[in-house]
Amino acid sequence: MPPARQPDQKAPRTVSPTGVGYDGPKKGRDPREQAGDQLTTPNGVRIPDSDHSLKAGPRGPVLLEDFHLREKIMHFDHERIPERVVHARGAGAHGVFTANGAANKVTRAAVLAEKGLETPVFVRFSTVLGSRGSADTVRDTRGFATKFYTPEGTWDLVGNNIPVFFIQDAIKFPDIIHAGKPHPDREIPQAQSAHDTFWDFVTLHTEATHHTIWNMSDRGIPRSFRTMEGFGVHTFRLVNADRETVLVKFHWKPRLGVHSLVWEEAQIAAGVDPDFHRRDLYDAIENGAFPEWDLGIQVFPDTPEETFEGIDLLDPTKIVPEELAPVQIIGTLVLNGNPTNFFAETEQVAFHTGHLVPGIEGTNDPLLQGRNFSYLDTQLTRLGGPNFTQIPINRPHAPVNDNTRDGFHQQAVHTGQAPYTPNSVDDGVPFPSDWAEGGYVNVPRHVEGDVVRAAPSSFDDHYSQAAMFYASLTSVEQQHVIDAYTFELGKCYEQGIKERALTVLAKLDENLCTQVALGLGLPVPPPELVEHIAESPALRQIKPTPFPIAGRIVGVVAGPGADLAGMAKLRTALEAEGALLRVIAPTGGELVKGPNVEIVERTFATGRSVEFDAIVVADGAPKDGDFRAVVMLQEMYRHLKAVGAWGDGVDVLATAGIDPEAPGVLTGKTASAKLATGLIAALGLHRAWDRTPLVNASLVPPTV
Ligand code: HDE
Repeated sequence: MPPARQPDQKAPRTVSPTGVGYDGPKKGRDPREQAGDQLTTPNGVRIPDSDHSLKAGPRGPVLLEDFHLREKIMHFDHERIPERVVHARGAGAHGVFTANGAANKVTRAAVLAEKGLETPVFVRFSTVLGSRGSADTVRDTRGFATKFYTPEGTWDLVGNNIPVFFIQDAIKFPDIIHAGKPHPDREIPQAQSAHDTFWDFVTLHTEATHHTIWNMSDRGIPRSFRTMEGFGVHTFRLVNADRETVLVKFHWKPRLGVHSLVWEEAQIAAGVDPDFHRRDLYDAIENGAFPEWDLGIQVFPDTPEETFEGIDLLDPTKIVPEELAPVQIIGTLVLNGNPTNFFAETEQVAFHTGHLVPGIEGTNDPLLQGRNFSYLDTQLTRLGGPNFTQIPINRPHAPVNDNTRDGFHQQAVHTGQAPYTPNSVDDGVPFPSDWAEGGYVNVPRHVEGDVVRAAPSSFDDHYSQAAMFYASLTSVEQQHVIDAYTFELGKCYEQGIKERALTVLAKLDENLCTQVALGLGLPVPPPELVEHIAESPALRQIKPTPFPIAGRIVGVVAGPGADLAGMAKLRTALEAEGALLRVIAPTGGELVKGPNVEIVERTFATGRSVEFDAIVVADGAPKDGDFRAVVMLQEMYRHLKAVGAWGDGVDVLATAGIDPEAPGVLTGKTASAKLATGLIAALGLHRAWDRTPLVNASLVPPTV
C-alpha cells in the first residue's frame, strides 16, 4: 500500500464543480447535480445580479474589474469543442447487454461469454458526413458505436449499419472523407453524397463500389436507429479460456426488423424535422418502447490464410453471406435510458477500436489497424488532452490503477510516490497481471514479411460482391437503388463522372445500368458483367413475416365532432402492441364528445406525414378538403404507409383521391377490432409493398 501521507501533503478537498463534496449531496438530490440553491461564480462566490455588468453609473462604461462578467463570458466563449471530423451528428442512449452464454466456447471475455451477465452500455448512432447540426435523414452510412462497461475493462464495438467500407487501407480515409464532405470552396452540399467530388472518388477508386451500392440502397435512409442492423465490419479474433482462437464478424440484429424511409419521405423529414432519428430514439425510450438488438457472430476457423469459402476475411469491402456462415446469437442489447445531458454524454463519449478486453483481439485488416491509431489521436484535439477516460461517460466500470499521471484536465489527486513499475517505494503497487489473473495477454501470432506498400491480390476484386448484393434484393428494393443512383448522379455536373459511374454499373447489372443511363439521358455503355457468388436472400430487408410494432406511430385525423369513443378503442388496441396514437386536428386544444376527451397533439399546421407510420381518418373528421390534410393523406399513400378510415372518414379519403380498394388501405363502418388488427398487421410489414406498382405507375391520387 502507498505510505501514509505526511501532514504537509494534504490534497485539496474534492468539492467538484458538480457540487459533490465528501459529505455527499443534499438529501434527496441527484449526486450529479450542482450544489446549493444560490447562484454562484465557478469559484462558488454568491452573486447578487447576473443581468447587469458592473458599470460606472447606469449609462457609464463597463468596468474591467467585473470578474463575474469576465468569468461568465469566458466560459460561454468556450462552450463548444471541435465536432467529430466524421460522425459529428449523432444521438446516444444508455442500456444493458445480456450475454446468453452461447459464446463461452469461443471467448473468455465475460461480457460475451458469461450467461446472464448484464453489462451496462452506452450506444451512439450517427451519420458520417454531416456537421453536428445537419439533418438526420440524409442518405449516408450510419455509425453504430457501443461502449460496453465490462468488469474486465471497457470494450468498444465501433461499427456501422453497413457491413463493408469504402476503402481497404486506413491511409485512404482522408481521401474518401475529403471527397464526401462539402466542396472546400463554398462548403456545399451539407451531409450529402449527391455531388461531384464524392462520385469522382468512388468511380476512380473502385474498391468503394460495394459500400456505395449499399448507400444507394434503402440502408442509406433508415426509418429509425431502432430499425438498423449494425456490423463490426472488420473480422475480429476471439480467444477462449484454452487460448484457442476463431475469427468472427459481429452483427446487431434489430428486433423491429430492418426498416427504411422512402426517398421522398427522407427529404421531407430533413426539412420538417431535422432531428427525426434523434427524436424517434428519445421518444421510444421515453415511452417505454425500449429498442432491442440481438448480437450475433459469424464464426470462421482461424486458418493461416484468413479466408472463408474463398472470401478474404481481412478485406473490409467483403461480407460473408449469412447463408454460408449463419449468424449465431450470443446476447441481447436493450436501450432503456436517455442521456441526462447531451454534451456530457453523447458529445463527450470517446470510442476507440483499441478498447479491447481479454478474449477479444483485432486482426491484420489494414483498415482496422489504422483505426487503432486514429481513435486515440482524435480525442487529443476533441477532448483536449489525454485524460478523456476520466470524463464520466468514458470512465471504466473496472478498477483503474494505470500509473499515468498529470496532463490537461487531470481530475484525480493521485497519492503515493512511485507511479512506475516495478517499484519498492509504494510496496510494488500496482502489480502486472498474467493470463490467469485476467491480464490482456495477446495470443502469439507469427509475423514476417517484406516491408512494402501493397495489398494482397485478393483485394483486387471490387465488383463481384456489389453485383451479388444487387442481385439479392427484391425488385422493389432494386428499383430504389436505381432511383438513388439516378438522383445522386443527376446532381453531379461533370459529364465524365456520370459516364464513369455508368461503366461501373455496367459491371454489376444490365438493367441497373440501363435504367440509370436512361434517367441521366446518357448512352448505355456495353455490359461487362462480372461473375458473382450465389444471391443472399438474408440481405433483403423486405420480409414476408411481420415484425413487432413497438414505438410505431399512428396518426388519427379528427376534429370537433369526431368519434372519440372509436378513437379510444383504437388507442387501446394499438397500445397493447406498444404502438402510439396521435391525434391530428385542424387546430390545437382538446376535443370533447360526451365522456371522451382527446388532446390534439398535431395540428394541420404542425403535423406532416413523415411523423406517422400509418394514418386513419376518424368518423366525423372535417370534410372541408383542407389541402394540408389532403397532402398528408396523399403523402402517406405515396410512401406506401397504411391508410385507413372509419365511418364517414372514408369520404375524406375519397377527397384525397385514395382508392379504398388499394393495397394497405383499410376501411370500416366503425373503429372495430378488425380495423385495429388490420392496421397492426400492416404496420408489422413496415409498408404496403404491394402498392408499389400503383405508385410507380403514377396512379397516385390526383390533387383535388
Ligand atoms: Fe471511424 N472515426 N474511422 N469508422 N468511426 C471516427 O473518431 C476512422 C471507420 C466510426 O459515435 C473518429 O471519435 C479512420 C470504419 C463510428 O463517437 C475518427 C477510419 C467504421 C464513429 C475515425 C475509419 C467506422 C467513428 C471521429 C479508416 C465502421 C463515431 C471522431 C481507417 C466499422 C463514433 C472519433 C462515435 C468516428 C477514424 C473508418 C465507424 C476520426 C481513420 C470502417 C461509428 O477517429
